[in-house]
Amino acid sequence: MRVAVCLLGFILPLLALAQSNSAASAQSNSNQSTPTPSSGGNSTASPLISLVTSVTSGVSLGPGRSSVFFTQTFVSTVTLANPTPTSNSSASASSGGNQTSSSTSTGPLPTAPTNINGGGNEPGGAPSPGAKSSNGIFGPPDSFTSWVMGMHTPSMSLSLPEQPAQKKLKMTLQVIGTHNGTFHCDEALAVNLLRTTKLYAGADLKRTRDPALLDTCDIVVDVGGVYDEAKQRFDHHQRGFTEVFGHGFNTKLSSAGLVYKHFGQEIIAKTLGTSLNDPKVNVLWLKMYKEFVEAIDAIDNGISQYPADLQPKYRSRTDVSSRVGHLNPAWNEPIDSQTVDALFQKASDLVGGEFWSRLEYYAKAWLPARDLVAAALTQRTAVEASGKIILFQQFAPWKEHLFELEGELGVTANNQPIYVIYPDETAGNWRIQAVPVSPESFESRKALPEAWRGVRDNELSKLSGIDGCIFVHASGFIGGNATKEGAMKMAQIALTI
Ligand SMILES: *[C@@H]1O[C@H](CO)[C@@H](O)[C@H](O)[C@H]1NC(C)=O
Ligand SMILES: *[C@@H]1O[C@H](CO)[C@@H](O)[C@H](O)[C@H]1NC(C)=O
Ligand SMILES: *[C@@H]1O[C@H](CO)[C@@H](O)[C@H](O)[C@H]1NC(C)=O
Ligand SMILES: *[C@@H]1O[C@H](CO)[C@@H](O)[C@H](O)[C@H]1NC(C)=O
Ligand SMILES: *[C@@H]1O[C@H](CO)[C@@H](O)[C@H](O)[C@H]1NC(C)=O
Ligand SMILES: CC(=O)N[C@H]1CO[C@H](CO)[C@@H](O)[C@@H]1O
Repeated sequence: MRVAVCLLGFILPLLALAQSNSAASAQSNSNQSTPTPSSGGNSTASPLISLVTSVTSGVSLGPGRSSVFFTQTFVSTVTLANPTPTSNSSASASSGGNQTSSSTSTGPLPTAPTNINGGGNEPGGAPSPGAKSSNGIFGPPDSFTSWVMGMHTPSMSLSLPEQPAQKKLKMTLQVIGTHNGTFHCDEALAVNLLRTTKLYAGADLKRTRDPALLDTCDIVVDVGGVYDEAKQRFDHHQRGFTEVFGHGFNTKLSSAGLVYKHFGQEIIAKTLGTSLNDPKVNVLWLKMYKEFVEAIDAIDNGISQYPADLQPKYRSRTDVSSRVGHLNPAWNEPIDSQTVDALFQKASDLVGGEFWSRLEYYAKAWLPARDLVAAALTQRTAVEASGKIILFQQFAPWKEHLFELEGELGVTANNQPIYVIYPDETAGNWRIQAVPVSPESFESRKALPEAWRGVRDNELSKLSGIDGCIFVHASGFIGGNATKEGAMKMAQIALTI
């Protein structure tokens, strides 16, 4: 932006400073005086923001057009406060405050565009003293002074502090290596999980079997014949590899299990927004291995789920390992590395997406239910002295948790709960359910009395001597009453029959 002003009768004291006839100079000085904000050297510890504004003024004196020009440059520098200053030596702006400095230089004024004829004796240019033109624009009379002022668009620059060499290294992209060609569920999951770790967040991927290329990778999974955490090499194909997850899991690991074993707790803690030593991290780490990762390890290592001589009654080929396998190109489809790498990415997203959604379920639904069951189990004698009845004030999936928690808390056989009471929120009444002998079993520890089974409502109430009975299932594993008290009463009587 340029502003040109003509001031009549305005005499600048600076006129005596210099004289020049170069009003028509074609040179722009818009950036020649921009200072370097980080000119203090490499010791600047804080981000620095500089705002540079230059004001150029020019004065022409007629007749003869003696001119003088001067440029005033204002530099405002703001150093952002740095919480951990690493150096003192920034000479001017280390206090976290603001600072203004300015400098002055003289030089020729930029010429106005030639298509603006300000009059005067020379082509184009700002109005010069005594100028007259055919379209009626007049310059100031020769006996007066013209003052032209130009203000340059403020320029702003940001200089960041020099990063220490170590930090720079960390910011370079890490590279994960795995084999090319046909891909499998295990390395597809391994790569997805690694990319959520602190170390390999957003890492690049190199798919190759070339040992020289693999050597350049920061971490290698599912290829290379080495398992060595210190070297970040996670293959499971080599002779003598026998690593298992442990904690009661004895399936030979694949690259998925290996990566999960070493990075799983970090990944889960980060997802939960908690620390590594939060007990929930360990519970979910084991749970996700049991429910998701172990099958991928077993399938990749060719470990059958059933004894080999057992003939399945039907095929089930839609598990995640099968679906990942199905993403590979068919024999008559292109197998160039670009195509297959893109399909691998799709596979990695697929199995990763399922992993994360399952983890979210276990973290947000399964784990809170476990807390409810633990509370109800430990407080059961307050509900009923024998400890054989568990009361849930709200329904939660309890069966699997109950068996795990009984094991953890060392509940002995004669202290085991027999019946569970909980509200049936959709029906607006209460349920009594017999605890099965194992989570998947249809057999109960003690089913509801034989005489009550398959009987409903009033008839059941008469039979049991308890008002408000609704039903007892024909197999005796579940029954209902309109109220909590009614359900409790049913449980208490059933225990004595
Ligand atoms: C000044 O700016 C012009 C364009 O704005 C650019 O072409 C020129 O290279 C710059 N000169 C310097 C010294 O930065
Ligand atoms: C900083 O600059 C000084 C001299 O200007 C140089 O000796 C030193 O190596 C530089 N340090 C870094 C980290 O660039
Ligand atoms: C910073 O400056 C203070 C006072 O000038 C000095 O005591 C201190 O040692 C300096 N710190 C560093 C890291 O140079
Ligand atoms: C910095 O600027 C603020 C407001 O612009 C002013 O209040 C403050 O006194 C300035 N600090 C210094 C150190 O000049
Ligand atoms: C795998 O990559 C190597 C080079 O790293 C190449 O020679 C080979 O043909 C590739 N194999 C497949 C199946 O794409
Ligand atoms: C024993 C008992 O409290 N039974 C209840 C079952 O539900 C009906 C209907 O609310 C109640 O009237 C009974 O008291």
